[in-house]
Parts: sequence; structure tokens; C-alpha cells
Amino acid sequence: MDHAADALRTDLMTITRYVLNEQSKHPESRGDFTILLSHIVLGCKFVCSSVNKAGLAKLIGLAGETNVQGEEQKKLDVLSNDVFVKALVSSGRTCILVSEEDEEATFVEPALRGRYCVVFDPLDGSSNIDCGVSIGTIFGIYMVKDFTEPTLDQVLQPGKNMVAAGYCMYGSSCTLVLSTGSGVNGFTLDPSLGEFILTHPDIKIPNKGKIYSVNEGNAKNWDGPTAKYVENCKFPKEGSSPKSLRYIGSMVADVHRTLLYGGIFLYPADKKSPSGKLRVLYEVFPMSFLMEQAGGQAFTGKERALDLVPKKIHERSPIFLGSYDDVEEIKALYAAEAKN
Ligand code: FDP
Repeated sequence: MDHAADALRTDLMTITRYVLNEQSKHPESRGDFTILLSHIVLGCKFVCSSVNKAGLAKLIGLAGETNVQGEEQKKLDVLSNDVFVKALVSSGRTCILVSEEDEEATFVEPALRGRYCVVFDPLDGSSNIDCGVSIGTIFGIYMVKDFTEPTLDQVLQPGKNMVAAGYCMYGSSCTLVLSTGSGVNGFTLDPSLGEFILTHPDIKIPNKGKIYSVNEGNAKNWDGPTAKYVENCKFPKEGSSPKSLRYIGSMVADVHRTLLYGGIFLYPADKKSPSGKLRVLYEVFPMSFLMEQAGGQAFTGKERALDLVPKKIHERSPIFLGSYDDVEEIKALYAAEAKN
């Protein structure tokens, strides 16, 4: 790579320019998606700025409430949720919002309604906030034909019906990874410009990776295929090298590394949590959508993750996602178990 040329790069592909370019490929498009995305981007910039100064601005710690998942809400969780809900409603392009932080879906008032449903986790990995580990926002977008009478069925759709998905990671840099259904692109926030610039065009996950990522503290409660898979990662057959273990415990950061370096991220079912931990609509679906768009796979232990049809907005599912060949291995183990 020519770093000197890179440093002098003057033709900046901002996320807005990128989405406008994509929009121009669809002459029938009215720019609604571009407007919606600009409101999501604004939310991400606000949360990024709040995360960066959390310690200084006394944003660390608990807000004193418990959310629908029974988890204590952090001040930053509450703030991020408020910002995203307001940004999405005021875009005038949404009709239903489902947030990890809100028990019920938000139905946007008629005057501000548009044809998109947005499912999101405003600040995922929040147990990592107080120690400064990378956290992120995850979102998925559905489009509905009729938004005059919005109903919950419009968001209780399989993930394969999403029109776009992405996440923004608040880490050593702020990175927004987006797919609108034709590949995956990564944009890094240039704080001096206040703009997300295309830095990771057309991300493709390696077909096989050297890393597995799982909370091994749950191992005693795993089912057979998960236990066998992790055993194979550590003690592979026929002299191949063992995989390295990396687990941050913050889904956005663990999935981001998996997407760039390859390997597999697992949050399986276990005896204590038979449906796993991660939520279908705003964790499993967006990340599975991105993985497939980057050439990887996502599997629930039973089926392709994006084929799942959720019955409730906060439903959970086990998930195995990452490099194509690595996910094939766990699929084979579940298939073998189903046969016996
Ligand atoms: P957190 O509880 O910190 O909000 O679903 C939330 C999540 O983090 C994910 O970001 C993360 O992958 C997972 O939970 C971590 O769970 P464990 O602590 O059980 O490993």
C-alpha cells in the first residue's frame, strides 16, 4: 500500500456520497433511504462523541432502571436510545421502531410516518462501557409496502427480508459497517471532518479463519455439537494448527474482528439459556445479513439464521457466524447429531 499517497488522498468517498451513488443506480428511488441513513449516521456520531467523553461527562454508571431483558440500564444506554428514537422518528421515513431498550415497539405518529421499519440495539455490549472496551450500535432495516396501518407483523419477518443492516463500532476508531444488499462496506469517522469516509470497500470475509470466539465460561452447559466444535478448534485432527481464542464479550467488536480476520463467533444455546442470549431482530439478523453479504454464513444450530421467523420482538436465538468453511463444520456436527 502507498501510505504517502493515502495520506494525501483528496477524493473522499463519504458515506452520504456513497449512498447517493447507489441511489442513482435506481432511477425510481426518491431518496428516502438516503435521508433515513443520514439520521442513523447522526445518531452514531452523537453516541460516539458521548462514549468518548463518558468518563469526563459523568456518563459512566447506572441509570437506575432495568430494561425489558431484566438488565440494569447504564446512563449511556438510555441516552443512546433517546437519541436514536428521536433521530429515526424525525427522519419522517420510519413507521415502526424496535429497540433493545424498549419493551414495546414504537409506532410512529401518522404525520411523521414513512415506509421503513428499523430494529436496533442503540448500545450493544454495555457491560463493557465503564472499562472503555469497544461497544457499538447495531441496526437492521425493513421496508413495508403499506405504512398507513403499521402492524407488528411488518417487523416479525425473516432476516432475509431486510433491505439493509449495519453496525457502528465505538473503538479505537469509530467505524460504521453497512450493507444495502450488494456487498459490505466500512466507513471510518474522521473526527476533524465529522464525516464517515469509505476505508474498507467491499469487505470479504476469508473462507476459513484462525480464530474462534465464544464465552468458554459456559462450556459445562453446552450441547454436544458446540462442545465438539470447540474441542476441534483446540485439538484439530491431522496435524492442522489449533485456532486462537479471542473473546471480547461485546458482540460488535467480536463480529467486526471476525468479519475482517475470518474465523467464527459463537453464542450457542446452553442448558441455562436454551434459546441462547442474543436477540434475533437487532443482533442476530443484522450481523447474519452482513456475514452473508461478505461471503460468510450464519447458522442457528437448526437453520440458516436469516430464514428464522421471529414470533416476538425480543426473541433470542443461538448463533454461529463467520467464515464459510468454519460455519460448514459446525453445521456438519449438528447434522450428524440430528441423524443419531
Ligand atoms: P452485554 O451483555 O454487555 O450487553 O447481548 C449483549 C452482549 O453484551 C453482547 O454484546 C455480547 O456478545 C454478549 O452479550 C456477551 O455475553 P456474555 O457476557 O454472556 O459472554
